[in-house]
Amino acid sequence: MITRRSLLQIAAGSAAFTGLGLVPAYADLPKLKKKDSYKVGFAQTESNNPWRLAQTASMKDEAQKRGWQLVYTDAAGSAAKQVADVRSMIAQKVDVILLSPREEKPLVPAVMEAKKAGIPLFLIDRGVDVNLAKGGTDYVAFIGSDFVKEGEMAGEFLAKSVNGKAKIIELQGTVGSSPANDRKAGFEKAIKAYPDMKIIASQSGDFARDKGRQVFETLYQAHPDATALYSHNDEMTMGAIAAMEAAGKAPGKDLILASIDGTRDAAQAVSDGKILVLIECNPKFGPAAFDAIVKYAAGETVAPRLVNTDRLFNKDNIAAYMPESY
Ligand code: GYE
Repeated sequence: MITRRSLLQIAAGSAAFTGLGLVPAYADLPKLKKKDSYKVGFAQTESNNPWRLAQTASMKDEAQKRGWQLVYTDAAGSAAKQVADVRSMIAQKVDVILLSPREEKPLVPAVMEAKKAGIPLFLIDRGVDVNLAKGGTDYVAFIGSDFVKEGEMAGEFLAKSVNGKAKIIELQGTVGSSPANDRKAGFEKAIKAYPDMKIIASQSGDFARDKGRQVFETLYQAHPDATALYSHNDEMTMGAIAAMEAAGKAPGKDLILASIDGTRDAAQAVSDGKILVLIECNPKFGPAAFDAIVKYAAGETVAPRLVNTDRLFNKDNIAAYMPESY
C-alpha cells in the first residue's frame, strides 16, 4: 500500500510527480511479482579493470547465494553492444535488469525499451542523462556513488596538501560517462576557491591503464612544469605512475597524485607514498542491488537514488583498508 509517508519519501527523493495531482510517477514503473527466485540480467560495460571484475564477482556471488539465475553480458567497451545486450535480455524475458550504462546518452533507448516491455530496470554504478530518463519514472532507481562528491573530496584534499598551489594534469574517464562528467565537475568546484590551483591539461584516458599511461606521457611531455595529477580512476593512475617512473620522475615527490576507486595496486601505491589521496568508489554492488529488487517486489518504496558512502584514504588509514581492496 502506498501510504502518505511513502509518497512524501518518493517526492523528496525524485520530485517525480506527474501532472498536478498526487499521482506519483512511481506508478508508471513495471511491477515485479513476489517470487522465491528471479532471473536477473546484469549488463556489464567492460571487463578490462579490477573494479569491473570485482563488480561482476559481487553480482555472481550474490545470485549464487540466493539461488537466483544471473544472465550476464559484457559489452566490451561498446555502448552499441550494450544496447543489444539489453535487448537480448528483454527477448529472454528476464524478470529484472541491472544495467551499468557505459555512457549517459546512448543507453537511454535501452532503458526505455525495458520499461515498455514491462521489465523493471535498475541503473548500477553509472547514470544516464537525467533529462532523458528519470529514476522512479523510467527506471526504478540508480544505485551508486556520488561522483561529484568524489571529485570534490579529491580536489579539497589535494588543494589543502599543496597549500593551494598546483599545476594539474587531469586524466578523465570515458567520454560521455556519468563518472567522468561528475568527477570533473566536482573537482573543478572544489579547486575554484584556490586561485593558484590550475588544471593545465585535461584529456580522457578512457578509464584504462594503458590509455592512461599513453595520454599522461603525451600531456606531461607538453607540460613538464606539471606538479600534480588528478585521475578519474586508479587504472589510469597506475598507467601514469609507470609513465612518470619511465621519465625518471618520482610519483609522490615530483608530482602529487589524487585518484579514485580503491584497487589493490592503488592502495599499495598509497602505502608506498606514490599516491597522496585515494577516494573510494565501492564496486561491490551485489547485496545492495539484490536487496533493492526484493524490496521493490514487496511493494516497498525504493528511493530513486541509493547513494553509497565513499571513504577517503591516505597514508594514515590505508593499511586498515588493504584487506578489502581488490
Ligand atoms: O571508477 C572505473 C570503472 O563507473 C564508477 O568505472 C565506475 C567507474 C570506476 O571502469 O574504474
